[in-house]
Amino acid sequence: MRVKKVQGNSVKEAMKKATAMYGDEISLIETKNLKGGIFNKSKGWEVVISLPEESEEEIRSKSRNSFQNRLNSSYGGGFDLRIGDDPLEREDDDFTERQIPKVKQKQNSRPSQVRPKQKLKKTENSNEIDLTENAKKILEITRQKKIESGVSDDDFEKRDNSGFPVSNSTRRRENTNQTRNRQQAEQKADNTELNEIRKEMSQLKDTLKLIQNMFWEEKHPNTENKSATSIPPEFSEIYKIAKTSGMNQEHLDLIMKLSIENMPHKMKESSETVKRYFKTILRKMIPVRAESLVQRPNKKIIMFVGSTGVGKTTTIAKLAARFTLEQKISYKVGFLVLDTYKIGALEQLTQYAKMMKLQIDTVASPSDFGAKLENMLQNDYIFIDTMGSSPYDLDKINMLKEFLEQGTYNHDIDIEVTMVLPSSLKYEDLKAGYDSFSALSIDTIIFTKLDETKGFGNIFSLVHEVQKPISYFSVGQEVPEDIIVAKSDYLVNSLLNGFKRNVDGDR
Ligand SMILES: Nc1nc2c(ncn2[C@@H]2O[C@H](COP(=O)(O)OP(=O)(O)OP(=O)(O)O)[C@@H](O)[C@H]2O)c(=O)[nH]1
Ligand SMILES: [Mg+2]
Repeated sequence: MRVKKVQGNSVKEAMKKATAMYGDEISLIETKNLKGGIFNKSKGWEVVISLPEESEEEIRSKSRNSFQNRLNSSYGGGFDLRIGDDPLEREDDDFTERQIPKVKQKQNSRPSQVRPKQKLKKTENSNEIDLTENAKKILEITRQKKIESGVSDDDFEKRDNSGFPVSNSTRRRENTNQTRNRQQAEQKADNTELNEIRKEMSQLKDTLKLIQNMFWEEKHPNTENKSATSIPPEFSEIYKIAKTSGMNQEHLDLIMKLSIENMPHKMKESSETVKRYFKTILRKMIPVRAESLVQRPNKKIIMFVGSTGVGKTTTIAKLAARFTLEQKISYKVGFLVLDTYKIGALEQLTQYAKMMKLQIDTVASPSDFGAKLENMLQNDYIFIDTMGSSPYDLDKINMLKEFLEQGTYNHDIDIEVTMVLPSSLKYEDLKAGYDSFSALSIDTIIFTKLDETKGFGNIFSLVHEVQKPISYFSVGQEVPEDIIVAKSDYLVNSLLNGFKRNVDGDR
């Protein structure tokens, strides 16, 4: 394989030059951006191409031989053309008419180089062969053929490697091959150029993001921590997303620091890889609890606590449907309602119990709680609905505590406490709510109203701070479908890419 280098202002231009210099059958091997100078600006492109298998000398020789063979077959052989008949040296395509007189001229001036090897057929009137005359005849015949076959001048003047016109079918085949080769080479060149452009665009995008985010920082002068301005451009997009997600600033700074310090160098190259790494870190920082179904004859008792209107009763109804209707085993679920203070509170759950044919009971005082629970132990799951209370209403929270203490009186089944929190609250409010209810020894958290939320950084920060696992996400008002088992991936995706209710496999 012969390899050549050709330069131009663009890859396309260099390829055009190369095609002009070496023909259509060249193949592109590689392209190189010729950079240099103070700003390392591009000074053009260099293409490395391979020539067809035949060397230049072979092409020349083939050309000579073919020309010679034709002469020999036409005139009985005996010609040896060696000088001045090289088609690669000619300026234009008009080979037939220019070469033949040239042969004669050379024959005259340098007889040793163009010499008859054997006796030539003689013309009727002359002992010497008149090449000029014969060439004219050949030309005449070919012109005649051209007229007969209706081939255009341009078409007709095309020559094979030896410089002679080629047949229509051969020409078409060659044309197709050449066109294909040229298209492939151009395609390859275009792809390489496109990839380079894409890479540069991506770098530009990152820089642009940095500039945008710097403006964004300017608009938020209250930001105490100025670490954002010192972050590399590739991190600026992720920083902005995380910050606007409602994530606690301390958490954000810590994650950014960890990411910048520990991220493998290769991954820092683009905002996409930074985002992937950041996602992995976030995922690892979110504690979730996988759903484990109860193994009969074991039981599970769960008390749902939280502020007024956060979605406790609705979530209980959704979970009851999940365990009774959606599992391989149809579990038995019972409701025990502590929520007797609010008018109509019992009605809401009674409706669901009727629909699903579930046991339901109420309890008003902590002293009755143990006995009521014992009465429900034929169920696999017992869900305890509680009255909603303000996080600042400590009396109500203390009352719940009393219930819990009395609840285990006659059996040894633990009562799991699940705190229901709406994801629409900002981090500080979530934290305050959690702190108030933490006297109840919370085991897991269910976040509701994800469908009404934009940021999700608040959820991340809370669970990261309190280190309690999330068990479910409630993603709408519909019972039973709007509940999904908590997965860290789901939360991270919502945080970075926005909320999507339907994620396959999460239910
Ligand atoms: N958009 C949306 N609304 C929800 C979601 N979960 C519950 N809700 C709605 O929130 C409102 C309150 O829900 P409840 O289940 O009654 O809340 P609660 O915590 O039991 O309220 P109290 O018993 O008064 O403390 C209802 O209108 C529900 O339909 C959710 O995930 N998304
Ligand atoms: Mg309720």
